[in-house]
Amino acid sequence: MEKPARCAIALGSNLGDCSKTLEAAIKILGNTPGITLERQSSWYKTVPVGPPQPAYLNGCALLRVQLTPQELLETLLAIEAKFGRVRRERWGPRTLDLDVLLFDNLILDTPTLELPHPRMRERAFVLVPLAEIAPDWVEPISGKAIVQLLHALDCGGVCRL
Ligand code: PH2
Ligand code: MG
Ligand code: MG
Repeated sequence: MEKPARCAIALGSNLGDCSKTLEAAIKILGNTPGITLERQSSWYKTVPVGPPQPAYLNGCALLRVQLTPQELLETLLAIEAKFGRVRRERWGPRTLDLDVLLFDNLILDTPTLELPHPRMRERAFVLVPLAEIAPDWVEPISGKAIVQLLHALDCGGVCRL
């Protein structure tokens, strides 16, 4: 078997019992064949970015995966669907959002998956939790470490629970 890939994901929720949903999603991820949960961040209450909607709970996790990026994406979408995720407006409210942020140092641009996540560099709700668990990971597009990227952002809307 090939060496597992190191992967960072973002978790978010702003509908229903958010902390229960996120904890349950973490548990499912850890029990999924081909995925080992290595680290998880604290949860953060965050000001919504996009259309007016409830505050989010956000966090990040580091995984080792014996899956291709596409297989990982499909696994995350299936977990979102389990929690009743319905896709309506872009950036609208959701019971559960699981996004692949980084997959080793892979740069990928396909119709279904872009790596690194194209908006992670400007989102404090992603970089604050990610910096807690992977501060030195170099984002391959910018060539900057997560902590460096974070220093350029206003983190006022991100509050650790
Ligand atoms: N996700 C979005 C849109 N806006 N805002 C916050 N605070 N947290 C999110 O996870 C989030 C968002 C689309 O993925
Ligand atoms: Mg998202
Ligand atoms: Mg998503």
